[in-house]
Amino acid sequence: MLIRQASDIPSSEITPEKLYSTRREFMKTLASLTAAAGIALPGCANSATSEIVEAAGPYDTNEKKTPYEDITTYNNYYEFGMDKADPARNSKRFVTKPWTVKVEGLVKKPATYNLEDLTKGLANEDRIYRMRCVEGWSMVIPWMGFPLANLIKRLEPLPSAKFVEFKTALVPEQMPGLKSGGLDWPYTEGLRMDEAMNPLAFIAVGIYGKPLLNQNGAPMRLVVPWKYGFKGAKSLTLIRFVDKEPKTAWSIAAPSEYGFYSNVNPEVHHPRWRQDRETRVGEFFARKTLMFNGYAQHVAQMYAGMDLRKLY
Ligand SMILES: Nc1nc2c(c(=O)[nH]1)N[C@H]1C(S)=C(S)[C@@H](COP(=O)(O)O)O[C@H]1N2
Ligand SMILES: [Mo]
Repeated sequence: MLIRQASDIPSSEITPEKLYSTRREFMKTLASLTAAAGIALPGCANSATSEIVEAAGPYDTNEKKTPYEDITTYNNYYEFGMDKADPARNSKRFVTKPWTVKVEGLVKKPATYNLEDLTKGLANEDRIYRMRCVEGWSMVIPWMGFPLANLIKRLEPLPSAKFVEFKTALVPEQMPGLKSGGLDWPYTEGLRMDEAMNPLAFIAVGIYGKPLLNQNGAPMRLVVPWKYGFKGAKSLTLIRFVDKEPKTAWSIAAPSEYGFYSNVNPEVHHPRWRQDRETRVGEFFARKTLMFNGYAQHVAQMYAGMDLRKLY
């Protein structure tokens, strides 16, 4: 019946949001049906008692999701230009197939991997995360991908690895924004090893059940929801395990404005604007920004004893 319902909708009318909720609805109904029949659903621990609902996982928010149209047309991806509309407009010719990712440094399995080999068999998970840009806007994005920790475990870092450094694509012929300068390219980011292994740290390959568009960081990008958006390096090409805190593109560009940690902290204002309010893209009224973007219960313990005013 469900399948008939879905196929009754002409495909021209199926927006990604509709497809996405159809899939979620389907999972929910499947779960309740199998629960009623006492059938265990493969992959679902104790499906007889668990109900798959909208905020299914412990890390999902059940807040209203930002429309696909906004998520894919209001972007920061300076390699394609500095205006929010530039990435969607200027990234159409960016080639993301084939794609290789270099893994190097303090790790047992360094290599240049094809994307497919690197990510093969890593479960496709959904995560609905609040995302907070340092500029004061935010979105709620239903990502598709897998925890960064699962990839890191597969690569087997050495005990001496204390940080993970990420670099992203640099293809001047395909990136018209590079000409206007601004950052020290390629875009570089980093996480402390425990941050990278935190279950919230995510590698996204899709949004609303569809593969990532170039403007959102195709073919795969980092998502660190308790930190400002700029930690989420797009179109990853290098993962390096290191023993010292890596330099990051934004802290090189403006060390007094962007530190290494970049945790969302409403008490530490950006030198040029406040950080205690934010506006959801598509909404009018601002809302309060929460410590760690509302993820304190999952991440605060990693920073116990650290002065998060100094280590911004
Ligand atoms: N390579 C690269 N990654 C990047 C950026 C960028 O300019 N280049 N911008 C960052 C910033 S500031 C933000 S807020 C997020 C925006 O992600 P979105 O456009 O998918 O919402 O991407 C981050 N990742
Ligand atoms: Mo940002």
